[in-house]
Amino acid sequence: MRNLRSYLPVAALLSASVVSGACVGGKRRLDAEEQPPKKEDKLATNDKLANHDVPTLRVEKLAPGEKIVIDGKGDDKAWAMAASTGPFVNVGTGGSAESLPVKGSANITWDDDSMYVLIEVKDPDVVGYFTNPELQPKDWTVTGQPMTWTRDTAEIMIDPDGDGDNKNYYEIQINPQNKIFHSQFDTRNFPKTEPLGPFGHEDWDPKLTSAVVVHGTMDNPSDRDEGYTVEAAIPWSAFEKGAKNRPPKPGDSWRMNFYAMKNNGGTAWSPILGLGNFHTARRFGRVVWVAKSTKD
Ligand SMILES: [Ca+2]
Ligand SMILES: [Ca+2]
Ligand SMILES: [Ca+2]
Repeated sequence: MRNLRSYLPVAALLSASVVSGACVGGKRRLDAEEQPPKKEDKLATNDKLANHDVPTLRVEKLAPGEKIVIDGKGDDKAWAMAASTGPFVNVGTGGSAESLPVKGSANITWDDDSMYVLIEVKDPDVVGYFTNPELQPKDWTVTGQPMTWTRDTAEIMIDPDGDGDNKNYYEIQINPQNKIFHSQFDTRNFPKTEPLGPFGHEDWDPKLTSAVVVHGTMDNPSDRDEGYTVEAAIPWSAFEKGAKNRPPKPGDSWRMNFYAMKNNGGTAWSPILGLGNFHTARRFGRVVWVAKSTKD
């Protein structure tokens, strides 16, 4: 548990701002030799840094008639063919997550009804924790959702119009108990009321279907767990704000990120690199929805 401090968002911000700050500083020095940069130029430079080198995933549509059973098991034939993020990385540095307490990877595919997400979380001590708001008044929001990010959870962030500007984006967390936190934000982390929420528009309900299988023993730290598998179908109808096409048209690009979290820290598909917290949409990866390949 104490090791988590090394990759909590604040620590990530500090360590990674060194990386990005060096680049920005270098650019500034170059500018200064030519002419003093205008404020807008600095912003443009930061934007360029923020949006460059985010990962891109081409996500193939399911074959006609192909189905995914939402049972928390990734043994559906379709998953073997689905696009994969590969191993999640250190949120702050973009480097390997090998030494961190939670790791993960995600597969994704889609059809005309939904996007499908499979997140495999590796976690040697799987924590469920949430019982009910009466017993845990500080751990549930005012609208009755569990604050899953404070314990173990998988997280999906979605900015459907693809520009990564944090306008009208969505957050979904599914924990090892298959308890869900879902919300929609107008701009980054807004609206938000501390300390018990609501965090964003918690009344947004994606009407998703999900299942989770725990590989190990939940809420029992005396042994060593493998982790848990989250499988979800999120209908396109959920994304009323922001999406240009529902379902997307082949070639449409959305911005998304996937996280494996523990105690409000974690690992990610696309690293944030100190440019804010897990909500920073300009650091989300690009998901391009494409038609089923005919190359099989
Ligand atoms: Ca399944
Ligand atoms: Ca947007
Ligand atoms: Ca255990």
